[in-house]
Amino acid sequence: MTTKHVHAIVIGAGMAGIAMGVSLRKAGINDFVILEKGDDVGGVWHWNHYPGLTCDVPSHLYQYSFAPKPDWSRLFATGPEIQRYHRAVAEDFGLMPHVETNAEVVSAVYSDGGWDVETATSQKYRTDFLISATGVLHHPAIPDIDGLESFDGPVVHTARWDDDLVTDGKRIAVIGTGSTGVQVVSALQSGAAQVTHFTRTPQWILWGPMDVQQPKIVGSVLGRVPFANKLLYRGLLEGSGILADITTRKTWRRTVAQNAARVQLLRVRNRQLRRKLTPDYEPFCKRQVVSGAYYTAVQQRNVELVDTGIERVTENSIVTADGRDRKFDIIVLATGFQAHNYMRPMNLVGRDGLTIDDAWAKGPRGYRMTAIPGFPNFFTLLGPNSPTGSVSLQFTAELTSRYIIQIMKRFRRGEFTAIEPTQEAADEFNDEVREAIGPTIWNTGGCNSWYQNEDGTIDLWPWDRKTMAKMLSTPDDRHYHFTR
Ligand code: N01
Repeated sequence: MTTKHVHAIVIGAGMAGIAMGVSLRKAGINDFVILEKGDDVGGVWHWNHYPGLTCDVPSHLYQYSFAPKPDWSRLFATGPEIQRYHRAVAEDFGLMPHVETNAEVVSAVYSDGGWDVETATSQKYRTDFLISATGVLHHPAIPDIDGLESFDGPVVHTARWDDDLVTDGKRIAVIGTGSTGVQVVSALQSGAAQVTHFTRTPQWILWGPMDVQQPKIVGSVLGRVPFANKLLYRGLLEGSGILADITTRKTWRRTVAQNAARVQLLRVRNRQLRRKLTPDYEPFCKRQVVSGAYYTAVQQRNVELVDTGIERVTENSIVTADGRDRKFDIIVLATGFQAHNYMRPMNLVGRDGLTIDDAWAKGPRGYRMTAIPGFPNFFTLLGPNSPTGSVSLQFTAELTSRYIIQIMKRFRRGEFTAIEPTQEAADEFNDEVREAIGPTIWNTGGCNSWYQNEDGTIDLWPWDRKTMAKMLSTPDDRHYHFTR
């Protein structure tokens, strides 16, 4: 196969990859491809289609600033509607001719001012810039439970849901109590014969009006008055600052929000069940779960909450540590993701043979979420320390993509042939992160969560949106090595 030469490659056509593609097009850079492992754009919204999938961020905020959608059907949109939105944006902004689907990047090696990239189908590329938008919640975490592979019925991870799976009338085990487990239990309960929710660590659950429809009139007014639509988005963006405030600072606002989560538990009438559902850490320490339906679902007759550890799985049952054997037809793994893999297991090799595994031997680290020492002309969108727990991810992806575009424009003007952040700048950034993470609820709240790296450090953005905007407004030349 011949090698294709392009100016830029974006890896991943999810939310961040689409934002990058739109920024490239807006900058008049059309010599790029977006290589996508799946068979459609949309990222998590393409891969996830389990029953009950709803976004717990308000629809009018969970969208790109450059593509406001006035007519969301609900205040909190469902997964399929969000996926249709992403596809429509990719089409409307002319990205589809740039997207190559079923094109998993398996190798990217830097040499002589550019990257040699190869896909699983052996297609080779040579590019000046490599931009990784591979996402955080990408690789399903399959739990290591004795005998799981011996189960005769379907075992399905929520991020690889089988749409042909019949759940009505079945005895279903759901393992995992994060945002996904809570949504899937709430959705399956009404049709299933029995849902047994295995919970290792209970979660705090904030009530949210997840099912409320957006009146059609609202959509048509916002559609006809773009200014109002813009104002609503700006208002929600500003308002969402409360989340960064609650999570990063110990104030009365945090106390109020935490108590709101605690009060919700009173909706559970049975004391023993309430005790099982009560976490032993502070609200907002893990990624906060929002649901309007779970506490109702879990109190129904056909739902059992099991907080005794799973010992093993047999061909038709799950056996818990107390020796109880419960029979099931289906096992649902709502066990989350390997959140710190980022672009791995790709063979990513930077300058002087430095592999990403060596660079990240002590955990994923970078410079301001977007660049890594030793990896020239390589950038990440939603890379290490991205604000998955506090700031709009669309805002972050758009901001980062504009930052990268500034650098690419300078390259195109001939100011340099290669750019990479200095080790000192990256170290300084990581020291600042470590210090700022100290008082956050993710660090002080007494929980384990997917925010933590293996060494216990927290892979999040510890500041607010304005600090982020400042840090990514313009590249600071003192923080970069340039090859001229
Ligand atoms: O995954 P999780 P998720 N035996 O990692 C349990 C986003 N999201 O898919 O806490 C038994 O939160 C594990 O237990 P523990 C959102 O950012 C967004 O639910 O480790 N249990 C935990 O309960 C979210 O945070 C939306 O003790 C095992 C669960 O599995 C992120 O996705 C909707 C186990 C994993 O929870 C991930 O959520 C859905 C084992 N061996 C998701 N291994 C929106 O609405 C793991 N667990 C935007």
